[in-house]
Amino acid sequence: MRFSVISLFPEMFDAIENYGVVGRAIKRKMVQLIRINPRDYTKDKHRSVDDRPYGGGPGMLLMIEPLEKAMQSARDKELEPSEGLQQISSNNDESSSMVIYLSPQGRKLDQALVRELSLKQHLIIVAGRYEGIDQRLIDKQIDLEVSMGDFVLSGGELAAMSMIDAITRVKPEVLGHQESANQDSFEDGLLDHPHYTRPESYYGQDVPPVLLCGDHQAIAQWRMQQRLGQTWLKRPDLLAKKQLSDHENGLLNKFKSEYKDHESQPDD
Ligand code: 4GT
Repeated sequence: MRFSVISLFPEMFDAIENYGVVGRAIKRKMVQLIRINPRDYTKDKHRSVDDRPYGGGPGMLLMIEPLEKAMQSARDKELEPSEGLQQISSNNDESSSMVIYLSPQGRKLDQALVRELSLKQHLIIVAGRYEGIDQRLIDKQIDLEVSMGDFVLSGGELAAMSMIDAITRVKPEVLGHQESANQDSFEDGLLDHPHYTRPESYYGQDVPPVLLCGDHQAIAQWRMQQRLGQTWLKRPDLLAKKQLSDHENGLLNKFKSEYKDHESQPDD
């Protein structure tokens, strides 16, 4: 799979290229990261990449022409298959290329969309700066506008890196069996359960005894109950979307009743 990022600050992507899971996937040629700087497609002597907004107001926009040329160059690279890069065998529409613009106006990224995008052969990702890009460029050139959430960044690069990280780590060949992504929270619409490591007692707070008992089935059941309970407490919106089995309903109801018992008699 290939990511082509279009950014005025391509060096920022060193942050994912050289570290951790994504860095390793690039080194092993499971994914490829290509950086394209619109400034390289300017023709005036100042190499301008910004332009003033019609209608006035504060701030600038990315200039159309260098951005469009950068996007065209990303598309052209489609034609030259890269040496050694792992390809998805089915080269149908589902797995071909897609142009994404990152902005707060986009569709909110979630794990389901991450999974969908991970099937593409080539993602061209536009990271904006200033006040963003011309609406006609979005309408004509962008397949999908994506948002990381209801907050504003000064540039699209950090959003792009977050998205690339999330997509790369769900690819089956990338994460080892040990760290498999299928077990992650959100894959089934629930939050994660709490985790514990040494010491057994931390400032008087003990590790839940079930985790020390060695009964793997009891542990799995406790963890599922925690996932249901924590989702009920913190993200009722997620729970409302999820169909629970009788067993899961039982676990959640027990969590709720224990939670209420605990509520009505707070410790000292
Ligand atoms: C927020 C997000 C994003 C920005 C988000 C255009 C110029 C957009 C700056 C950019 N802010 N991008 N992708 N919530 N700012 O995803």
